[in-house]
Amino acid sequence: MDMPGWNGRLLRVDLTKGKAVPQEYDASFAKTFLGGRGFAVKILWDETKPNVNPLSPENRLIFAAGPLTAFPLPSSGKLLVAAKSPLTGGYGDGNLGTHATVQMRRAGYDAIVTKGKASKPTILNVYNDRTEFVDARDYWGIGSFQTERRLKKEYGTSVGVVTIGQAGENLVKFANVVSQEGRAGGRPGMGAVMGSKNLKAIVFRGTKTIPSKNPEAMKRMGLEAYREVLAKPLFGFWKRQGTMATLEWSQENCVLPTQNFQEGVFEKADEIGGFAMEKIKISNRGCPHCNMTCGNVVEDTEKLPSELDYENVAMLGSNIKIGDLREIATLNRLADDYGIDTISLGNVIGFMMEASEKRLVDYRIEWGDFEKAKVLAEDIAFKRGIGALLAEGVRSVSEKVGNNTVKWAMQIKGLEVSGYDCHTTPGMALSFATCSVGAHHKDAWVINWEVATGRESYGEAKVEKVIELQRLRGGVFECFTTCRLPWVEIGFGLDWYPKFLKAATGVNMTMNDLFTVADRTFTLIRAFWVREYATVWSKGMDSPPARWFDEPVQDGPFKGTTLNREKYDRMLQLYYSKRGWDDRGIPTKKKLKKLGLGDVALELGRQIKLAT
Ligand code: PTT
Ligand code: SF4
Repeated sequence: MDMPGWNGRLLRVDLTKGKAVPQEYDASFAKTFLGGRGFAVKILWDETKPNVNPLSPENRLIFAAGPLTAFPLPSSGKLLVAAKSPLTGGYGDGNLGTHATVQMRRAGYDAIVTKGKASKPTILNVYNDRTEFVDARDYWGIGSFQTERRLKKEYGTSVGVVTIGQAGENLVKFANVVSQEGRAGGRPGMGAVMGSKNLKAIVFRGTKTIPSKNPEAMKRMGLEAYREVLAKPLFGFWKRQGTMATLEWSQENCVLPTQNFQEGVFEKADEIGGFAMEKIKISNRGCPHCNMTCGNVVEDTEKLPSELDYENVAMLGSNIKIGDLREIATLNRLADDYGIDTISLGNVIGFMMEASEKRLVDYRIEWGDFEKAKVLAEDIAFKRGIGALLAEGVRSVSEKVGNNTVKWAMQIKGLEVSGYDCHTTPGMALSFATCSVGAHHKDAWVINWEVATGRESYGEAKVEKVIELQRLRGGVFECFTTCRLPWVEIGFGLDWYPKFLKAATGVNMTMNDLFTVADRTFTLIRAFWVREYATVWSKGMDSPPARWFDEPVQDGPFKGTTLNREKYDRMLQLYYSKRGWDDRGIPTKKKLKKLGLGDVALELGRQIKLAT
């Protein structure tokens, strides 16, 4: 494909056969799906049969970039990793900052699509057009940090590496993929899918120039854009605290998940917030091509470095009532090394602490017990004892424990809720419930807007805001596969992105055109979910945990508050109609056709009756 910006090539990897073959794709695919998440869901829809076992060789594991990724533009060093999720049974993906994405693009590929299963632990080594499958038996069983260090020793420090830790090898359902000893992505078990393929790591090296339509304009705009980032008034504070500043904000606004989402305030919030973190911070780390690096490195209880973000601290801190930042940092470091998602980890440990307190399980662990939480993290990674049960995710655990615990198993569609309590924020609850991968804040972090404009409303403006954010965050940024934080956190202008696209590819797309790509991607993801759950699909799939409706918060100024189920249901119906979906939340034929997904309508229609 002669279209700059995109390399126009994927690498098709069959691990069963030990073969890797480049494949060209055409301009229409590029313009229709853009990159990253768009490419991933289209490939998954076309190539995985419904009901395929996510941990079988037939599942695809995709690493994808977009047309702006890896150019010298602000925060362009991100990589999307996607597969059918073993945790949720639906579409799964995650996003991590890594030199691997830069090296992959320089090697001449926009994505790597893997299938099959290697006969023994394997490392895929991609160096420009050369690919080799390396015996990794020596690496199996070691953590993600050591794996990357050893690979860099062997292949050179400039290589980009994505790897799994022991959790991915052991098929923990919420294992993720790790890079650079502290960047991790793929919450819904992308690490387990990698492990199921016996793929320990991928090493990328590339020396090619990524083609661009107008290299001069790219250079000039890149410089201007980096300068704009530096000049933003919020830049300095962001560099100091990064996402950690959210902790104080969540506490002030009573949405900090506390005691397994029973409360929205934590008595020790001051001890684990951004200012407390600054006192023990030793350095900043970040993703490639970023000049607002936000990885806060602190020393943990064992004097080892650990990189903290808000979600890690909320879920491994207040949610399980640990009020010591160094202890939280230790749990976080272990999670990164084992390759376990910190959000799900804090969620299943919180569930266990509550179940223990209520004497619903034989295992004993008290709120705030750091030593036992540490043991649990290890038991989960190695699937030992009670860890084997917890490694299945909180939905599965609650089904096994019974006793109506499903009401406070904090998950939606099988993915554990991330770090915001929603007793008082219906818009954020809707955002979690309709997110493309399960209960994640990544598509629509509407909560700050909601708190500022009136949290009590269940009205139309809120529904529209959720959709707008899903288009921008879940659509534009995930398809471009660049970091959204310059825009979200310091107000870097969105109007840059169509200009970047034009200079990189020569393609003119307005923000509205990009929204159409976002809607197409989002709707195809919804079709994927419906295809997988066809026989049991209902609007109940988009329902937040019962706790937020039935159990009022007991602490803070919102004492006594819950979500209102009837109002939530009306809000959800309004959301569906604005999306062009029927009252079960299934895209109509008309909507699918309008988005150019007529073939999807035909196939989905064979499994479930679609509204016209
Ligand atoms: C993301 C989720 C988040 S969202 C966090 S902290 W956050 C947790 N981070 C984890 C971690 O660390 N280690 C670990 N073992 N598990 C973790 N699970 C959690 O995963 C991350 C930043 C952050 S920090 C955020 S919001 C933004 N996310 C982006 C995104 O999703 N898309 C995008 N285009 N840009 C983004 N920029 C920001 O990146 P998932 P990272 Mg992450 C260590 O994985 O599955 O997407 O879930 O990638 O490189 O670490 O950067 O307060
Ligand atoms: Fe990575 Fe933070 Fe920079 Fe985004 S802002 S690219 S998450 S370092």
